[in-house]
Amino acid sequence: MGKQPDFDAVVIGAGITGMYQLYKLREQGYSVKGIEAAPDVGGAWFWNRYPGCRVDSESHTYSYFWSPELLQKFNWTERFAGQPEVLSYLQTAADLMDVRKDYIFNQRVRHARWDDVNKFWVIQLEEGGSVPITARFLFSAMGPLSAPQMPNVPGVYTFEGPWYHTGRWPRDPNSNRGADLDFTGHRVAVIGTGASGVQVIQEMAKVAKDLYVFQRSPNWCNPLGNAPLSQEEMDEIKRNYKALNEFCDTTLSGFPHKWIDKHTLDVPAEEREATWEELYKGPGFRLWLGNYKDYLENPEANALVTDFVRRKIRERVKDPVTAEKLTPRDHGYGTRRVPMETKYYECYNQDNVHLIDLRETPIERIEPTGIRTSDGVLTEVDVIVYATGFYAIRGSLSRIEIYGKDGRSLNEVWREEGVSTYLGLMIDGFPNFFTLVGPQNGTVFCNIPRCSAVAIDWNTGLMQNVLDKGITTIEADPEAQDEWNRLCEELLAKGLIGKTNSWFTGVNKNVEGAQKREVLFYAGGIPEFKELCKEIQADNWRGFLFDGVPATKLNEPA
Ligand code: NA7
Repeated sequence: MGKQPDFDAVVIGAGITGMYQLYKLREQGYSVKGIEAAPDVGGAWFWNRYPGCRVDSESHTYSYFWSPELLQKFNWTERFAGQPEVLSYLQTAADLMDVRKDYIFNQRVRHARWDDVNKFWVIQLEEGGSVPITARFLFSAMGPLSAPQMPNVPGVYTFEGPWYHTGRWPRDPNSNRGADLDFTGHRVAVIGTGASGVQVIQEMAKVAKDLYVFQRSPNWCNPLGNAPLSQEEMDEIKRNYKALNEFCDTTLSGFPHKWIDKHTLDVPAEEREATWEELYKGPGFRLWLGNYKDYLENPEANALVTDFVRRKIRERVKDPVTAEKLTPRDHGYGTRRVPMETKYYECYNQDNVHLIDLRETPIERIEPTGIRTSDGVLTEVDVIVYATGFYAIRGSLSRIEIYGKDGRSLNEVWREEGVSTYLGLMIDGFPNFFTLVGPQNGTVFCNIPRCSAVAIDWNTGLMQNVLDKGITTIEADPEAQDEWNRLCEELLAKGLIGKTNSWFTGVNKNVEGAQKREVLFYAGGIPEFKELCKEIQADNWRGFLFDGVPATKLNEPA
């Protein structure tokens, strides 16, 4: 074999997933280097510092459960922590793992190329001259929601006032918060009403002189049910972490909510209504993920829950025309990400909040002083907030070039052949390249710290196999990959989420080539994914090729 690489492994990203992956590899004895675009750890929680940004998973479940020390050390102060606190948690975790010393910060990967002679990755950074980093293994941990996306409307850069994207909010250099921007008395426009838009609108409505919400697609939003956590409550949580962990392990996506083991239509209407009333109050994703077990598969059941939430919007919004505008018409409840809110609908009862329905009057262009819609009206504003989201799941991968064995880039392969992976972890033709929380992985539709750790703990076994047997390359077996695609396709086709346009299904109207639905996540749920992975391991790492052969053939004479 040829040259030796600089490192055994490179991990891209210092968010929740990347930090843990780097730590595990280092603990195993691999030499490892991390690369991170931000100046510090935190990933999504480093960048998203807009007013109102908070976690929608119960804080104490949004944790690294693999570290009892960290669980006991950290005190959450709210049931659903604000962004500064989540970032502070991740900083505490980084200290505990002592990972910062292994990262190069303020650096982006421009491209990575597989060197098939030397059997390593050659990784070119954006800055720092022409010397690339070489590593035997490359782990992408860039996050499913980390590629901010501006709208594709003309004139975006002609606006003369300040404008901000929620996913790249300016920072306060001295704290975990966003920059100290004062919107009091300003005319503010917010474009977008997804989870981020809803959070930022609630805050802007409190201070703006006039808040103009430009809404293209309303969502079915639910009360978050946030509350402070006292030290006594936190102590109680700490005593019960073990049981909580075990419970979350049994739920679909690692949240503390479990399906009600009944079919919606088998339950008397009155009982259903009472249950939904209870679940609607929160906390968290209770109505979404703790509902009757068939409501995301059976359209009739879904229509009933949808009607319940529709009635709630009408109850809470005084003006019936505005209530109608805030009501989705193109998808049923729960089939897209449910934004969580605190008095969101009530904002529209305030005189300073104005809803502009882009389904009636689309944005024509952004102009130096405001936003012009198709009815010719120019809404003049002082500030524009783009809450237009991300090119989700595959966006971060699409913004760098990864060149595989035959010199083709991953972007080219997926553009021509569609997204295809083995376990959402490896891709045929791209040896030693791992996509953590990547397309088709069981961890995408999930409570990320819990679920990505499941995947990382599992691939630690895989990497141990590599160490133990002195293996140079791991690859996905193309047949296993085809099978995995079929399974992901079948699972997604079973439910209503798979039949709805959203970032879950890869649709982004602002991105060329992302107008059609794709199979981007494994919809079988984390318990099933875990079982499957266990079974694959027990079956000699079925579907992986080690130095070109299945594990069973490794010791056979050539
Ligand atoms: P989302 O959920 O993707 O929301 C983006 C919003 O921006 C959504 O309402 C979009 O409407 C709207 N949008 C996007 N482009 C445009 C244009 N060109 N014109 C008008 N409106 C537009 O992103 P978030 O940041 O809110 O949340 C992402 C996830 O991060 C969230 O689910 C959490 O898991 C954390 P559309 O629906 O495309 O019509």
